[in-house]
Amino acid sequence: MTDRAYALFEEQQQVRGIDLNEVRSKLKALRIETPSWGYGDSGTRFKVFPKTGVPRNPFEKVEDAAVVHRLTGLSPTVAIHIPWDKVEDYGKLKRHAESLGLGIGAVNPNLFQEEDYMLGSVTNTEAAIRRKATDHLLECVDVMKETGSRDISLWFADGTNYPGQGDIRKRKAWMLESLRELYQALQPDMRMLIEYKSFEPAFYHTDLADWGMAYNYALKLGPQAEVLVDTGHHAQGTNIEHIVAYLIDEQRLGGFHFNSRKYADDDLVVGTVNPYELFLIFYQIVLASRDTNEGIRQHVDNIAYMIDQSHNIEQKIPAMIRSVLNVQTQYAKALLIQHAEIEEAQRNGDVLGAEDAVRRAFEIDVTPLLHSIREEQGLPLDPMRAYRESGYGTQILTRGKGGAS
Ligand code: PSV
Ligand code: MN
Ligand code: MN
Repeated sequence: MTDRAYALFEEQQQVRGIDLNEVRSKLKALRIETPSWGYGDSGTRFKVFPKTGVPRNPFEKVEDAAVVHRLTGLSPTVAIHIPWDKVEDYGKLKRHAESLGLGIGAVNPNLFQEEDYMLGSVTNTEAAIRRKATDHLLECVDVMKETGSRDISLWFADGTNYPGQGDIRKRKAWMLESLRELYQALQPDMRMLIEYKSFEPAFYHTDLADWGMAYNYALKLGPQAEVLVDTGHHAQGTNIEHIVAYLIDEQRLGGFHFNSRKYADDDLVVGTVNPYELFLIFYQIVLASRDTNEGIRQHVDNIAYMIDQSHNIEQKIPAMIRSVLNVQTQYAKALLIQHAEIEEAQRNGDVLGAEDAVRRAFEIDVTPLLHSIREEQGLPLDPMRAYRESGYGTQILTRGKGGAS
């Protein structure tokens, strides 16, 4: 069935003038990092529902992440969060990951869970608290050295709830001061990815509220600082793919935190609420990967694709498998866009023709293509089903109920 379905698919794409060899090699190169915190228990402010079988420590989180990679071939690295994933010996964690065919990915500092940080971490009015926060960032660079991580992903909960609560410009200067110290501690092959978010937990102002602020800090810091786009961190209706195109053009798009949202930073499984948005993000990326400017092409090759989700009611491992598969599907569709058709429509001022050419790729069923690639890579054709049949979900029940966050 796979062969026949693929033969038909190939024929249809040949007619459209799509180079399937190139599409296949790009799809095989796709890497999506999963977050350690997506394997543990999490919840809303109303309730955390403890699940049986969740990892009890960072070593078990890595084991679960390895299962996702084994079944999908898409996720060879796992991001860690410090101190949630604090261990005595990070070299040991790295070796454990490697023994399972995995690497440790981005290191995420945590400057939002200590009481000291109620009124801000790196932007706190108290110098001692700012010092403590910056020291934690520096500690994370030490962790990166031990884990062999390239990226530090920075998200700050800093902000205020009421007008007058803080001096916005002083806080801006304190943020830069701390980021500068961190930047200077980076090794030449490391990057800092600056994440922004316009709301929550602070609701009047957030110190790093949008991509422009993140970009401005990155420019001030230097080439190793780039912007991280979390798809759940914008106001409703924001055109995320425009931000993506703009940052790529400035060569400052460091990476993504993918997730879906209906209302705010819902952190739901990516591609479940608005797959078209994800597809349009990849459209911009694919377009840039065809740019005549080599710098842009290289920049695109270094974008880090990461999942950032909280699985509150769903089973964690299948949720992660579904997430990376959804990203793969939308990327595959974007790779099938017929750019010559769009360019022609643009030249002719054919607005609807251009829209049609983009959307038609989204409407293509890429199942035969993905099956064929998985077959070639010795992966299960249906990773979700393979997970259900693997027995791993039952095996981990012996871990008991409720684990590390
Ligand atoms: C909080 O909004 C958040 O979801 C950010 O997106 C971070 O990347 C993540 O938590 C992990 O700290
Ligand atoms: Mn995020
Ligand atoms: Mn978030």
